[in-house]
Amino acid sequence: MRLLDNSTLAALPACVRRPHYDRPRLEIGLAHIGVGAFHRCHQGEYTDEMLEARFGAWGVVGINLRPPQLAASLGPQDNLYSRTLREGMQAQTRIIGCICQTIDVACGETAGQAIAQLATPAVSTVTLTLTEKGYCHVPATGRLDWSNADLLADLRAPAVPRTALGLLACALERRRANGLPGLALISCDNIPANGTILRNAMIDFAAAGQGPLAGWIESNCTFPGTMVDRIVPATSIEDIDAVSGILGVRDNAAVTGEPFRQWVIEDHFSGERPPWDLAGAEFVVDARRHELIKMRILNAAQSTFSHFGALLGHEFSFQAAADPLLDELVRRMLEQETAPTLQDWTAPEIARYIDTSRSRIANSAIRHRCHQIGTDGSQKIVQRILRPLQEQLAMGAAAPLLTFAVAGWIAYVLRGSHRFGHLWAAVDPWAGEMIRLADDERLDFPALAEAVLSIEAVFGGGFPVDAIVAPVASHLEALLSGDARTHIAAVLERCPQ
Ligand code: CS2
Repeated sequence: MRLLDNSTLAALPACVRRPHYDRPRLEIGLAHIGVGAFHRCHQGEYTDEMLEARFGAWGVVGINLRPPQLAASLGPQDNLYSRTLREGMQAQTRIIGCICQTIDVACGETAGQAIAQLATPAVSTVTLTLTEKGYCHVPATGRLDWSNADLLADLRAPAVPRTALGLLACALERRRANGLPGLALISCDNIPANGTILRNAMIDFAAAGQGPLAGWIESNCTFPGTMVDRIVPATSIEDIDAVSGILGVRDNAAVTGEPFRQWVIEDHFSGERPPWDLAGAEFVVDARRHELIKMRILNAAQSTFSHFGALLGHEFSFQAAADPLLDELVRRMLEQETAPTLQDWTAPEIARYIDTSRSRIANSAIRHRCHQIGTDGSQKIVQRILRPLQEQLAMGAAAPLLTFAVAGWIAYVLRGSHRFGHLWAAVDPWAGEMIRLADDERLDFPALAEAVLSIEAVFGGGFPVDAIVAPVASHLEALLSGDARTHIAAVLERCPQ
């Protein structure tokens, strides 16, 4: 089968929407670091629609520091790809054309190309999707993790950066030296106060390298916070085969997501602002309230469904959401315990948000693996579960279901240990340490709970660990040595409605 590219574009079936702008004339004005499925299905679509609404020099140079290799997917396709939105039996496919160039940073030469692009006067705005881990920060405190080997390597040998911070520091240093304006650097990841985390990380990293860069970044770059939202699972071979069937050409960079999307961006730009509002993005003064409701409701629901879903044998999060027991657990946790922590929203707004989130996750056309959502849980649960739990405890509330969700995450990771069945290997920077603790037979459940809850990077930052050790220990015992379903039902039965 031929590939999707410029030469096959014209022959695509009429039902497939193509870029409605003069793509050959598109010039680069944006850069994106981390061209994964989420970027292609979210910001990529917004940028494409913005170009259709008003054509301008807002083409994207896409840069990856780690797999997937763009040279293997977008490169041979003239950087074209399709995005398909699925709900029930409906599928709607369109071609996105806003990416003009892609670079895999793998050696001195490609690093040089990426740095040169980020340091051209035409580029004013850089978006980033690095995943939670990519900011090299300690989740509990939000500050840089100086034990991170990649970060240290970038400080020692900046020529072939391993981290986005290292890459950006090289590019920003070049802009400074050449007297160019700074950049608007926009984190599009689900970390709390993502603009502030990126800003602190960037400035701390630059300060460690000494010289005037840190001060220059502080006065010349902006870090708008954002809330990004669309459920986009990793693309599977079946997705690629299905969409290639619709297109009549092969698309190795295809992405599939849900119809819902939202993008709230703080209006804080150093240069010209890309008019993403023409495509439906919202510019606001402060994105914090949007970010909180999204992470504490939608993302917390996804994580809780996935951790407990995996424990109950569900493969996909939509299956967990269709399990009445788990739906009741998640709904009651959000309504009774998380909702009171969202003081910037009204009760009906929160109720609507919870309903919409539950039905989005239940969309059976979106095959999001529980293990995918469970990946890097240690980097996710802080903002999704621990902060609302901490706020509830500070208000004198018990929050037994949020506490149970913490135990659910720990049990999910510990199921990877030999002592608890070695059912899977959770992908998480803290999984090795947690499994080592679990396999230490001298630790009974209270000692194990205490040891896991002592991991400062996750449970530090003032979290009142003592308040949850005992319930977490008894949940772990019941989930890991008894029948998880029976225990979940018992917990719901016991908790006041
Ligand atoms: C998911 C998110 O994998 C995960 O952690 O919870 O990627 C989620 O699908 C998005 O934040 C939705 O906007």
